[in-house]
Amino acid sequence: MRRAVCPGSFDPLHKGHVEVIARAANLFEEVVVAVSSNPAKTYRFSVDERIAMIEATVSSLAGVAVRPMGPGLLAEFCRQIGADAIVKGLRGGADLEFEAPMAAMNRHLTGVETVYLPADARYTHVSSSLIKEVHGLGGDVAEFVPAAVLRGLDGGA
Ligand code: COD
Repeated sequence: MRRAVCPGSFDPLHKGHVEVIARAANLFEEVVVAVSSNPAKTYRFSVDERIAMIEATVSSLAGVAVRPMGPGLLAEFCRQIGADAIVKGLRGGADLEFEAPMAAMNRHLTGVETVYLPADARYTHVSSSLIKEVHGLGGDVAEFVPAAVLRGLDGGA
């Protein structure tokens, strides 16, 4: 059974993330979306809210589960659940520069490999922080977030 982990803060999930999760589900038999919660960070949405929004969005994707990752090491989480690979999306060179040392460190720690998927061209400019800023200033982000996230941003369930 080939199992991959798609890790992130997902604060909140956007369609760039969803694209990567869906493509990972085509490549691996099982995909675990691992939702991080670092006590040193401030989040717009609680880990339970982020998990609920992701579950509502990916429920139709076969073989995809959503789990909290806790504050520990991603490499250790992967070892504990028997994951073969970490899958991440890359929006461009800056993402690669940021991600490459983490891939090397994660491989050093537990041997887990990192697989990069190029971001879909429709979403290369999309990030959770931009979604929050644009929405907070009254901009329309409906094209870039799933329905459950739009409801959450608007203050709904
Ligand atoms: N299109 C495609 N992919 C995208 C897009 C987009 N528009 N935006 C983001 N992504 C991808 C990126 O690959 C990113 O890695 C992933 O989605 C998640 O994005 P975010 O912003 O929700 O998540 P981050 O970057 O805050 O998550 C960071 C981790 C939680 C993965 C990282 O901090 C981590 O591994 N933490 C665990 C602690 C640890 O092990 N530290 C040591 C690392 S060596």
